[in-house]
Amino acid sequence: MRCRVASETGRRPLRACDTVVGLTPACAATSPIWTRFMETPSSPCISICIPDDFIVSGPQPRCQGGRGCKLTQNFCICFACIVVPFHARRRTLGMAETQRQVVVDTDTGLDDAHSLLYLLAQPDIEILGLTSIFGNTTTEQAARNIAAVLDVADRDDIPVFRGAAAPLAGELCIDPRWHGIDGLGDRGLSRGDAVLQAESAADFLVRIANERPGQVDLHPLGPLTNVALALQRDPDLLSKFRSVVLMGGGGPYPPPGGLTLTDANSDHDRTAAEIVYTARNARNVVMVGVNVTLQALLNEHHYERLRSQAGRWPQFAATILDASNATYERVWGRRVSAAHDALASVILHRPEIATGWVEGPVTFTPTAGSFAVQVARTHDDRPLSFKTPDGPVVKAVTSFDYGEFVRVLMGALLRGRSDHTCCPVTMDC
Ligand SMILES: [Ca+2]
Repeated sequence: MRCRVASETGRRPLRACDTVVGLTPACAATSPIWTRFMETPSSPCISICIPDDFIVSGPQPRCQGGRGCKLTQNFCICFACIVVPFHARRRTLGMAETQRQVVVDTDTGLDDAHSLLYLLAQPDIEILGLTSIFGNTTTEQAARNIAAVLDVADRDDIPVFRGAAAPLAGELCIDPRWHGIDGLGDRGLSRGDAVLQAESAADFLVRIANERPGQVDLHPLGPLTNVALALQRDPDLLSKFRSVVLMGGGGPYPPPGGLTLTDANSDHDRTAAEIVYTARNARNVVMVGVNVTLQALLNEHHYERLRSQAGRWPQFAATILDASNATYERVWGRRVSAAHDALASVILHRPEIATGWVEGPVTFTPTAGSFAVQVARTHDDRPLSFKTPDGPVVKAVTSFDYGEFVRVLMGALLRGRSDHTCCPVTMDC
């Protein structure tokens, strides 16, 4: 059984994207009784089942009558449509769910391209600027790839800023086996040029954070060189962003016998990673690491869905996924793709899909020629048995609602920007 949202009065059909929606497949299992309430007396009565990890704000709920009503914990459970004066919202990594102003720092490769399409599809997200960085490809090529995605979305008006061309320490190392020579799978999707602002990426990050303190979400999807350079100019930079949701790191320490995971974004510039993860913050930094992004898999079914949808937007998204699936087939032997950056972007936009996280300072460990960046807690949120550093804490996502993630991501990739960016609950996405 899957939780469903339905109109009780039939006055208007509820869309899957309505803000009250935060349902998970596990929801029905945890709350088999549907809670029925009105948000306001004038709104249609809706049905929703409330998972255990929802929190309740507002006045204490009161049962106001109706068949079979009883107060249990914080919820008024009824079998009739009544008014209940409370608001339920899910624990959302401490982030508010409102209109977002976002700055994206990206080494635009294949998964970055899907991320950007997702963000560009959202009517409640305003992208203030995009900063380019090396990683999946060179910084120059990343800027051209950003321009290609903006062209698909017809959003050439969004300013693009040139980022650092090399790491703070060590050599620039780009492996074209993952994203191709051009970063977009060598499928002819990139552009030959990009219009860049005169201001550098780091200067832009400092300026926007100080012009709009507490208002902007910073969303790094590549190596952290630009952010580290900006931190050298303003050590309180991270605290001035509303949130910093970044793709990178390896999450918390794994269970005994589990693999220590490393990520390419930290590896590309280890010095920058250490600067950013240890910088002062306002408990507003969220690590979406490879511990979860490796579970955010798209496959040939998703490719076929995109390919069968007419339009430049879904066809661009399909070609991106086809190129990515081909890469993973060479490496993993399966035509799937880890949507690393897209998971981070969906969590930025819809933080309620993150169903678990731990919080602690970050450790840095050289391991097998790579570099492990981990939050100093165990996977089940316990302290480690050895001394760990003091310092700013970072939230590391440990689990997410895969079904909801795929539904909203595919909705955006299929439809582009519209009022209906989610796949309907009933659609097989
Ligand atoms: Ca990336």
